[in-house]
Amino acid sequence: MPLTRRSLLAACASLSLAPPVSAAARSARLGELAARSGRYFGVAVTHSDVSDQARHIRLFDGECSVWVPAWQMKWGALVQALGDDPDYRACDAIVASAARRGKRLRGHTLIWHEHLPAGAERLSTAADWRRFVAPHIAEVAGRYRDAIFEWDVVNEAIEPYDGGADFMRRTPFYAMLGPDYVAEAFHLAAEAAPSARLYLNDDHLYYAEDWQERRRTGTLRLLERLIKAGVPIHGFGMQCHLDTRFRFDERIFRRFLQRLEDFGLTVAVTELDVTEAPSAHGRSMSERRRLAAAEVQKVLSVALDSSALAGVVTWGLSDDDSWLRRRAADMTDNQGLPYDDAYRPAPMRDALASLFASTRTRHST
Ligand code: 9MR
Repeated sequence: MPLTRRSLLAACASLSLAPPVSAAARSARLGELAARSGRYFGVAVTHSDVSDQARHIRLFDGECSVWVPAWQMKWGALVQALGDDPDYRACDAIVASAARRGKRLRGHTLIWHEHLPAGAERLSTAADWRRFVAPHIAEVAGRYRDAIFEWDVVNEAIEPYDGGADFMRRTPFYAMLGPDYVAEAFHLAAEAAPSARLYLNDDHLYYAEDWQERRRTGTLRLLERLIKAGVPIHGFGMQCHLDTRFRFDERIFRRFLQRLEDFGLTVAVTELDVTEAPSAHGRSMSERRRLAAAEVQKVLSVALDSSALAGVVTWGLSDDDSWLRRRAADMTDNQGLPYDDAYRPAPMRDALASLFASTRTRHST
């Protein structure tokens, strides 16, 4: 059998090897490599990551074309308790740093059931929506209308195990308006930020497990309803918190991506990282890092085949700062990001470089 790019990549993935990376790709910046196929490479940042004095500002600046505030734009980060005035200082600092360095910003996120202002978990009526939620969306999207090119308008709306026939997560937002809260949020965002591209964002949609199949079904149903109703939605964000414990079936993931493409949506990988520590089983650190890179390779090589894919964002740069480390007692040395604890490139960075350098499909908007 002749050695094609696809057969080489498939062989690497099946042997859990990171793919080969050329010296040219290794020395180029990820943002520049991604741009070759019309995509962006971004990273989640905090205001302290991107201040002029930040220790690793050159890396955050050099590698990325896009930044995403990891938590500063969430409702509960802006407003401590319902009724308080919002505090925009941290967000404004990120926006100003991005402008100085020519970074584009993804906004994350206008509506999420976590990280809420104290008291918001009790909101439950349409009047509550009009009094608290609608002004929040209009104000934040409006304030940053010229700074944010893409918004995750609604985050994590799907939860089949909440028991609803619509597979939607039961949240205060759902209590206030029922399933229509999603459409309402998009209309409000479109009005306040007319040139931003508006995304629905969610996770656990890539693996073959049944529970993920139910999430794919719920997601596609919701998207279909929104699109049929003429809601201004442009994209779907796949978080891609990958996990080496789950089974990947390329055909299932390809079919899902095709459905998104058929809806006419842009797709982005919005929160990439890998959970590997719980299945590390005494392996060496370098082998663990290679396995994490191979997981990224496996899933992203399929995603990058889709011309709908606009970009890839990793949820942090270095393992040292990863939320995964704080997730569970067996996660404290997880190896799931492109840079290791000392901000040295890990095999996952090579995997991303090689994927961006070798992709054959272009994204065009
Ligand atoms: O990584 C984020 C962490 O720093 C915040 O404390 C937390 C709460 O705001 O949110 C984390 O990011 C989440 C993202 O917003 C949505 N998908 C899951 C991410 C990890 O929890």
